[in-house]
Amino acid sequence: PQLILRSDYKPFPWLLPDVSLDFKLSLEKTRVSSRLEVQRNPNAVPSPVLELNGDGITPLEVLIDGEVVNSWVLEDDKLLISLSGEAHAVEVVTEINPSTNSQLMGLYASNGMLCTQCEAEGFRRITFFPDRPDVLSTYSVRMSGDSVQFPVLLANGNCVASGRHQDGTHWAEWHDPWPKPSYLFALVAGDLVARKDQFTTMSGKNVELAIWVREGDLERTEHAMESLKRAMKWDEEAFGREYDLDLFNVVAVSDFNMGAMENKGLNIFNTKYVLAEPDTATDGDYDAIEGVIGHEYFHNWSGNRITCRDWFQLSLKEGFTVLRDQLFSQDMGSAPVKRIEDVRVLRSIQFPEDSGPLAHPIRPDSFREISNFYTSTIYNKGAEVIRMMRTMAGEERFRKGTDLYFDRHDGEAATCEDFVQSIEDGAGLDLTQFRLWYSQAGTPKVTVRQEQDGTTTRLHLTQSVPPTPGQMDKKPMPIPLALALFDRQTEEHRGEELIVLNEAEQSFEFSDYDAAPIISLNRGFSSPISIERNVPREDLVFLAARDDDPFARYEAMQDLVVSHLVSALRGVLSDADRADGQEAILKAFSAILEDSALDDLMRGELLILPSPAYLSEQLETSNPQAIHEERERLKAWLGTQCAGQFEALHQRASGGAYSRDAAARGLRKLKAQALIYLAAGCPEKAAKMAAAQYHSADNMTDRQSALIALAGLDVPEREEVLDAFYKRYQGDALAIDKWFSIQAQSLHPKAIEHVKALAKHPDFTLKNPNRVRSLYMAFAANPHAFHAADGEGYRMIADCILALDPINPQTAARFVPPLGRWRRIEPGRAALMRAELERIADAKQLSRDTFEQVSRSLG
Ligand code: HT7
Ligand code: ZN
Repeated sequence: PQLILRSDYKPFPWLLPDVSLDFKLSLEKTRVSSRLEVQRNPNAVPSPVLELNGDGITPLEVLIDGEVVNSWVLEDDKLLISLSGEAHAVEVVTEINPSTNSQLMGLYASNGMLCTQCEAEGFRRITFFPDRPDVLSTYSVRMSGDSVQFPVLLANGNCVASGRHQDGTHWAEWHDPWPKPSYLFALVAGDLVARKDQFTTMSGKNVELAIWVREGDLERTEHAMESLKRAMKWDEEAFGREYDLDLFNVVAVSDFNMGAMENKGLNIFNTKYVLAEPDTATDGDYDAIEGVIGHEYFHNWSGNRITCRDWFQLSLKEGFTVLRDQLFSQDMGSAPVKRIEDVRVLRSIQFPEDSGPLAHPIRPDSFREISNFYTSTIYNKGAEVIRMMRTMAGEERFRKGTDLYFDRHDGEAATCEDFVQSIEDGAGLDLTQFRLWYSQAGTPKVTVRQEQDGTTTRLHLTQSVPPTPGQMDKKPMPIPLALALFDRQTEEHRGEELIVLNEAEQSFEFSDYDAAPIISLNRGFSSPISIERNVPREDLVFLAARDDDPFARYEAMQDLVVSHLVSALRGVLSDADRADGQEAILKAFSAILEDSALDDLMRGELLILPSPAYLSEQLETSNPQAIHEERERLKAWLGTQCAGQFEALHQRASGGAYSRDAAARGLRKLKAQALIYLAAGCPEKAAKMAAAQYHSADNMTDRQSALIALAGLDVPEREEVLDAFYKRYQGDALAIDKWFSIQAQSLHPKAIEHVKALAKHPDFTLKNPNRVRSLYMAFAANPHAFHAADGEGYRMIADCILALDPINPQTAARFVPPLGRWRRIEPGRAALMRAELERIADAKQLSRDTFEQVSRSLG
């Protein structure tokens, strides 16, 4: 497959101001007639040929200005039409079979309905088109189909006409007045019902809101609707953005490759991010729904009104929109807890990506298959990079920058550079050197040495950005660091400061400290970096108990545990050191358990141990089994030492009536943490408590946390509760996904055998991405089972990739990165992982998606 380069960008030689599409809908054979009004683009190198992308389709008929013509050729899926004049009407007819579209890109059938997914390059599977984000057109869509099978017909924009034919079919015409690229096109036809509501915008316009689902799911849409209204209001207040159509439709589908899609006026969602009621959705699910509803809605400005010039600029819309959804969720709930959760995702997914064979800058320079670049780097690191600009500018000036960006580029297909320039101009920042964050991959490492010279404290900082594929030498980047210095006597600090490290080595001085202060650094995680410094254990214990920045408090707790576990894993921990380390952690834990000023959501957060993925990042190469065992050993030790406290905590947290307020959610989180530690330390007791919690629960959060604890134990309650869960939720796809993933991710010694059996379960199918992920993604994230020493876990994931690739290559390719980590794993396992990658590479007819990921992973 061809390597596409960012530097090769050229504007399309033709403009397509207006597009009309006509769909004769049917599950097996949908006929698509398109009419493209084309004009020469005065800002492009002229071409006598109109080059239209296609994928797996053939033209049945081509017309130019109403005449059937033969002046076209089909070359490698591209339709090349010779055009002589300045402007023409080009018509093309195609036919597609949505029911055999298992890739779920383009127009496909899901559960008897028809829906589309066009980002990034799915539109070309529907009709021939310049399927690139910088060709903006207004779309008029007509569709007709069976009125019983497809009573609801939706597309982007507003419905302008509809009617019935005598043969039992009906039709609708939709018009979207906003010019958009083809990837934002959407169509849905099916038997759906809607929760309807209204929103009045800040300028007093009324917007009709509808969330469309299968009958029977309607009751589960209340939270999504409330989240949508909150998101609309928040975007007006926080970013001055108002909605711009009379209608906003959301449709939930059960077969979907990702979370959701921001099609103009017609968002399409994975049911997982729409449907919720306490009986079926956890607190985490509720939060995720609010976040994803917000994310897709915010794209209306950051993505739709201003879109991307080319796919190398993906982070322009995704990084910015993730930041916007993070800030929204921070404002809707607990800001510190949300920040910690976001950093945890970054560290356990993006940091490993950035240090592995698939590392790429947030604005990549090349790709073979764009679907492979919907990564944590583009999304999460992209958000962190923009967050740093916000930190350096301050909220008010940052808002001036984003206002300028929205004003300057409204209606355009823009670049990351356009965004940075707008922030620079609007916020009054010099971002010359900062632009390196867009071009350099890798997580910067900052080392810190603290020196006390009389009453002067000096911080000597160094930074280095590690080499990544294709980028051996890196330049220093600006790294904003929020910090506070705690006076040892008063135990207070004199206010938070922001320093910017922008050289390879730099020192910062702070005066009037009689003794070396305790330094709280990178507060709020002001930069997405890793820090290496030697902080005495007592200082970390102090910060974990006393830091006024909740993130820094969490960080001190993590550092305390990470440094202990890493020393143990490096084999440099004497028995005495181990005992001291454990005691320090225990002291910090007890302080957290007993701090009455802490809210329970934050307490629950502080009790979460660093993830195995983050721990393995601290080591050059690691033995995942050893990491797992050391981490479990510490968990068990804490579980035994604090057994009484955890039992009391569980007791305090049990019994209240279900509510979604922060206090009740905090209690549920504590119950989950208490069971996790007790299951490690006192398994029999934990099993009884978990089974009792399961049977008395009135909500999914409690049922799930009980099941997670039990699934890892070899106790009689395990089978009993797993069966009870299955029977209770049989037929409820989202709940049964949980049942699969809890078992696949369990700490049970026989997890591999369980996964093998689950793959043969009648409810398992490779055709549904949620189900595949619930079994195999969960398994790939299971450190002890996936990394079984004999390579069986690797073999299972490789088999899954090979079986899935012909069905859904995009989803198959997403299973490659766990195997691609081989260079960071001890040699025995690394060889087994590599061998599985080679086995995949040797397969015939590998998709472009999987081929690219496997070859980069081996390269
Ligand atoms: N912008 C959307 C991306 C997306 C996608 C990409 C590739 C294949 C399938 C997909 N479904 C959705 C989602 C978002 O970031 O909002
Ligand atoms: Zn997005």
